[in-house]
Amino acid sequence: MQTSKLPLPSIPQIFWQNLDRGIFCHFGMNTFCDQEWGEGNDSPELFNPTELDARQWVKLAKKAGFKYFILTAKHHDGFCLWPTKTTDYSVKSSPWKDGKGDVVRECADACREEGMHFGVYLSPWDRNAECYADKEAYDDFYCEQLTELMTQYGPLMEVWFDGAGSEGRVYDWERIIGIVKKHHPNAMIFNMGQPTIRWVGNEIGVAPYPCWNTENAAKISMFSDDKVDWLPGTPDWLPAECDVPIRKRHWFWHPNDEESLLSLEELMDIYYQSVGHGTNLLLNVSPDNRGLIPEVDAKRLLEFAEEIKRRFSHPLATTSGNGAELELELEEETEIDHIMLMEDIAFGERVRAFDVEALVDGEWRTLVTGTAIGHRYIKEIPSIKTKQLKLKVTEAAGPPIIANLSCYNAMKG
Ligand code: FUL
Repeated sequence: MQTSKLPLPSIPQIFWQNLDRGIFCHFGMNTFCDQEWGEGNDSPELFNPTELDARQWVKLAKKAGFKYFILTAKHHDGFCLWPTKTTDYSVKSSPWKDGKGDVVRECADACREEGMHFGVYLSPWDRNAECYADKEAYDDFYCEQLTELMTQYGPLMEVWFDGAGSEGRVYDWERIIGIVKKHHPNAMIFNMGQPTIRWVGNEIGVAPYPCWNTENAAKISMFSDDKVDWLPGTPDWLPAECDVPIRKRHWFWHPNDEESLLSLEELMDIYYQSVGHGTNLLLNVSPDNRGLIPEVDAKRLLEFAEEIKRRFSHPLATTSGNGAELELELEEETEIDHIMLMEDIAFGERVRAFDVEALVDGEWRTLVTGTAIGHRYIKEIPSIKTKQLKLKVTEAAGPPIIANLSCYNAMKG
């Protein structure tokens, strides 16, 4: 392929990809009903968090090194976490703060104060809205909800459109995307209409390897066998996001559910297979019925952050450069057990095949053979002692531009 024909990311896409990790926050009526998919008929009286503190959520996310935060403003049950004008099925009809509260506002404000990028999830599927059966009426209703969210809560980094429950349903995506673009031209649009980022195809936080950044590499939705039907104008560069809950298969909080909390080891596995495969990780942490992220989840999240830092904040050596070969010198013969690579994706995903070799006992030995590098590639290798490494790009769609070649002794102590 000629370099001139390579798909390239937009500047907002590069910015988003550099964030690497976001927190997903599922909170709503389900939190109070011990369920994942409410049918839209649970009484607003049930929504009554006694200690809701969005600052606790966002501060925790920040402390754990996550760079963006996405809140479920409305899940499939249709209950709105902001006092929308479109329906009474919202916080306005709940006892929380005598119906005067606004969870979206509290979360948006906390994000702004903490320097965290904010995003919203607005489920297209709505099991409460009476007008849902009437396509045109619901499109109007949904667009009005979206406009409220787009205009009242400051800058947004991402808008999450969830396909679940909407199989076979056609929404007015032209209009919906138009609203997002009008108010937040730089926001990432998740997986529907005219997306700028795509779903990775599962909810276990695993990207395949290679996970190319281009649209033609996008996987079909796991809820249907059909090919995803995006609007013309969907960019050719379409990086993936891996969404996964910190409690196995549970997006919302449930009582007595601590056993489903992922272990640190499982989280690290997810990290290698999401961020380490060049995608963004969107890890869900859910506040409980007090409106606080439970201590056990908070503790696990911080352990996860610490472990990432412990393994990857001190490269033994690091370099960057252009061309098919790049050498990396260590100060002295040292044990290494991880390689990290990054392409400068502003110039596209040029590398199509590569080896990393190390000088071991006077001979060059291949440590890793790979295909994609893309935004980021992290690989654990059997520990070896070396003083010199070499990246050899064996196939490329243009002169390689390597932003980072680093090695680590991440498993030590
Ligand atoms: C799915 C939904 O059905 C789940 O409840 C959750 O919101 C997840 C992120 O997406 O499609």
